[in-house]
Amino acid sequence: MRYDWTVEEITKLFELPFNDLMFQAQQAHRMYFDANEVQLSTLLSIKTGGCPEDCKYCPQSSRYNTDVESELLMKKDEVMQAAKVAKEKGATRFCMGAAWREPKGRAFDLVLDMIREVKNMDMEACATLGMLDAEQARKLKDVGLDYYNHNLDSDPDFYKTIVSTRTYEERLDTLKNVRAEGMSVCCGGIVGMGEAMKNRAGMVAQLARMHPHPESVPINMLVKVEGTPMSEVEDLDNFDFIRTIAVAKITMPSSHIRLSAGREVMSEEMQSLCFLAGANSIFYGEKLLTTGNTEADQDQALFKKLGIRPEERATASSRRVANA
Ligand code: SAM
Ligand code: DTB
Ligand code: SF4
Repeated sequence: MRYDWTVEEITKLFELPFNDLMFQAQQAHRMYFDANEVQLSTLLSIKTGGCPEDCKYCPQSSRYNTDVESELLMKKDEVMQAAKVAKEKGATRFCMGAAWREPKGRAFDLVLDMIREVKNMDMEACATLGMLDAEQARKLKDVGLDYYNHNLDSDPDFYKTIVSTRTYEERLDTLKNVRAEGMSVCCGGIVGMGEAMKNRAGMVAQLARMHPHPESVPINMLVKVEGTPMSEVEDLDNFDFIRTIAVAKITMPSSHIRLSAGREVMSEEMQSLCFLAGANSIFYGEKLLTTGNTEADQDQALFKKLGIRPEERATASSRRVANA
């Protein structure tokens, strides 16, 4: 496995003829995965809106006038009910998201309790709660959290233009704290924010230079939400999105690359090309955090057409092989 990818090398991958790029991505993918399996994660926003951060893409920032209202932390019973439904529909991982800069006080203890219960239901648990210090990471590990999601979202240069309330370094520090506790890392980004190809290459380089690579790499297509500063950004060409997935797969072949936000408006053919480029995970269920997602039965229908099977839950031993 390589951890020394340069932005120049990654840029060359982006510039390959499309068919060559797809062929390389498929070859890389098949070294580590069954190419006809896709992992299913279901998201739930356990604390919606009212976030003090100013991420220009996000409908949950309190700085922008969007339709998202600020809500209190959900009750544990409601969260467990949602986890149960997700499991019944076939998700193997349940991801709880909170619109926080960082977790604090009693609310954090309540979330720890929710994670404990999700683990009791025999599902993989993931959380995305903002920045973590070392002690918070340890507490999450202690209750059995499998994955922590914390995205880099772009390369360091472009990042400065989309978020002013925290630094790229702070993102990296949280990821270090998560790793230090031995939790799996879910870390990716957003494309279609008006960034240049060199920014996308820079983002993939940041991810692919992590050692080990993030086990899960969500690639989100920006969902343009009215009221956010990015609501009118020009559409990204679909092929540039597919290329980003392929390049992530070639540089991080043993990672699950997740075709994440933005699927609701993608055609079946577009999603199929993303799977061919090496995406083998999706957010599954009719809602992301605050915006819509493809309906589960539509996903099942597409899987049937493509001969794709939902991935069974990974065992500890299969994960070790993947990270060798
Ligand atoms: N507040 C925490 C944080 O920022 O890390 C966790 C929740 S935040 C909503 C998680 C991720 O959602 C962001 O890092 C970003 O990648 C993604 N996201 C937010 N708004 C989005 C949008 N409009 N389109 C695509 N992805 C988005
Ligand atoms: C990730 O990379 N994408 C998810 C999850 N991790 C937390 C969030 C997508 C959010 C899309 C906008 C919304 O629904 O609010
Ligand atoms: Fe808050 Fe996360 Fe949205 Fe940024 S992306 S405004 S930190 S919820």
